[in-house]
Amino acid sequence: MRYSQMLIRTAKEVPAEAEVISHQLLLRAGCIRKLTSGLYTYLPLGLAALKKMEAIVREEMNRAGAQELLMPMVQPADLWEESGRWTQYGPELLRFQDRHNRDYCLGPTHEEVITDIARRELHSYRQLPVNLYQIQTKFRDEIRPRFGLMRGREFLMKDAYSFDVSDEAASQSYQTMHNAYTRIFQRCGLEFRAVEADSGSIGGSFSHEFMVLAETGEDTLVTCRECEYAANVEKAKVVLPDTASKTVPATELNDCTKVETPGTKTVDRVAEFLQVTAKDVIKTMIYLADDEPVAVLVRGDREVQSVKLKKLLDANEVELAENDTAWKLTKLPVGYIGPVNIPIKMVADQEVMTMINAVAGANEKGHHLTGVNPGRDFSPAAVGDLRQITEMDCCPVCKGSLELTEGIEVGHIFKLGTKYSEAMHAVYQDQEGKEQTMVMGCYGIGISRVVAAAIEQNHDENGIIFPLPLAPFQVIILNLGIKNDETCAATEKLYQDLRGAGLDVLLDDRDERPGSKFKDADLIGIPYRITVGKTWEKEGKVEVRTRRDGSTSLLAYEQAASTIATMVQDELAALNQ
Ligand code: 9G3
Repeated sequence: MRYSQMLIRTAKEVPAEAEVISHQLLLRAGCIRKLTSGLYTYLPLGLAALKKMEAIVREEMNRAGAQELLMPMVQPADLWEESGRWTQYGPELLRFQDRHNRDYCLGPTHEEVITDIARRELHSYRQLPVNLYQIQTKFRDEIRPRFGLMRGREFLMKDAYSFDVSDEAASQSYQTMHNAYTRIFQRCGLEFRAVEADSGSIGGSFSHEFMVLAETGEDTLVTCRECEYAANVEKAKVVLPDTASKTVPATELNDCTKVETPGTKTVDRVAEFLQVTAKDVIKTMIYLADDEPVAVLVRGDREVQSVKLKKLLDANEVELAENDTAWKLTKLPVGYIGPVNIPIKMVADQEVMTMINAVAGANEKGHHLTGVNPGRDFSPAAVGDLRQITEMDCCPVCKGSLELTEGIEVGHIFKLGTKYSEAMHAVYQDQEGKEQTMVMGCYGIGISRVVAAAIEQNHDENGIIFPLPLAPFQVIILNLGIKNDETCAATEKLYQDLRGAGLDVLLDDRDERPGSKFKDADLIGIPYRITVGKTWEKEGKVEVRTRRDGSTSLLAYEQAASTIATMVQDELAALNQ
């Protein structure tokens, strides 16, 4: 492709609305343009990168034995009524009517549609296992689309669905996808982790997320330094230290006593006032679980992990109640709320139940209780692992030390079980001719999000550093002597030779100053840059520069095409092991 003819308009200024680097650089490099909130046009450069990712995904899904199909984006409401999800989802599911006043939604995912296909097309155990996938636009009406392609309302997803005769067969399909995903993200040249994850409302029992490591990632994952354990913090299991299980003789339990503690609405204030530490205080927070107030107890120096809370309460939504809401709903004095004789449902993190002679709110303004002992003075409706894991906790598998890092979720695979096949009667005949329900799995990759995540992980102050497998072009040739016919002829031949070697090449043939050509080449992040200018005129040499580490080498013009083709092919081959 010739730069002078391509629709690429780079920009120096950082767009105000872009809050994360990938959004800024995708706009500045002329890869995307915003149509409206959460909706983006992929300009040719951005589309080329998207297509590279799509090709890698398609190749590995096919290699894993999956079959590609394409479902409609518009979905009839009745399938969602069969699965029970038509009413389960709120405004994030964009619903509308057609001219006959029939209800539809824009597909945010396709469990219902694919299960309808399965129940019509699959009838015998001999046809299973089968894995069907598509690469297609999804729509989720996010309330606040942000971060460009990272959280758009319309995005490109590969979604796959597996159908098996049994749970153990489904585990095999799951493992096949886990392996395929590992290959996909290795081939993209991205640093990633597969982590145990919460399955959320999709149903099913088991899931893994594939995270691209980047400090701007919205997700936090915990990994063990000693073993392979890795989990999203929403799921990571907190194990209590052995000391926690010790029981103390009743004589050591103080009496539960009310004390005046004026002006101590926070854990730190009451700890200071009573000369104890936050570890001695029971923190009582009011959450709304599906709009029901619930008191949640954690040790004073801990944080609640809301996804763990949601799971323990089996709630659709949980959120921390604002102070005035808490007061209105419970008539309890915020800052002095505690577990003893609390008039609402109460659940506790497991660690709270090991506390002895703790401090807690007295449910009376300006007062706290000391000598509070769980079990004797209060009994929660439920106890579980509710708190945010920390680097001070030990690995739940090997007791090793843990590390917390940020990540961007780019893939998520689920053991779905029979949630949809049961609801929609997707059954097959087994060897004995008996009707059995198919066991499903579903597997997603946010293809457009991977492009953004790749930039979050690979950029510098000069712009994007595309990993070679995702780069819109592998090589950019800068013609610095466009007034010189010989130089133009030399760049033209180099361009044709490299394309002849199967490379994706961008020829910068613009009548621009060398400086702006260098800046643009860095900004759009093309992995290899070849300069044809004075050095070629004088010594017949061209300079090739690697974008990632800035290393350069001078090549005799005659060897340039074959040498660079080999560099590119060797780098790609190294990632395809
Ligand atoms: C909805 C809306 C948003 C949603 C869903 C449904 C997420 C929904 C979970 C999944 C699970 C997997 C197949 C590919 C991989 C992910 N957001 N999920 O089901 F109606 Cl509005 O999509 N689906």
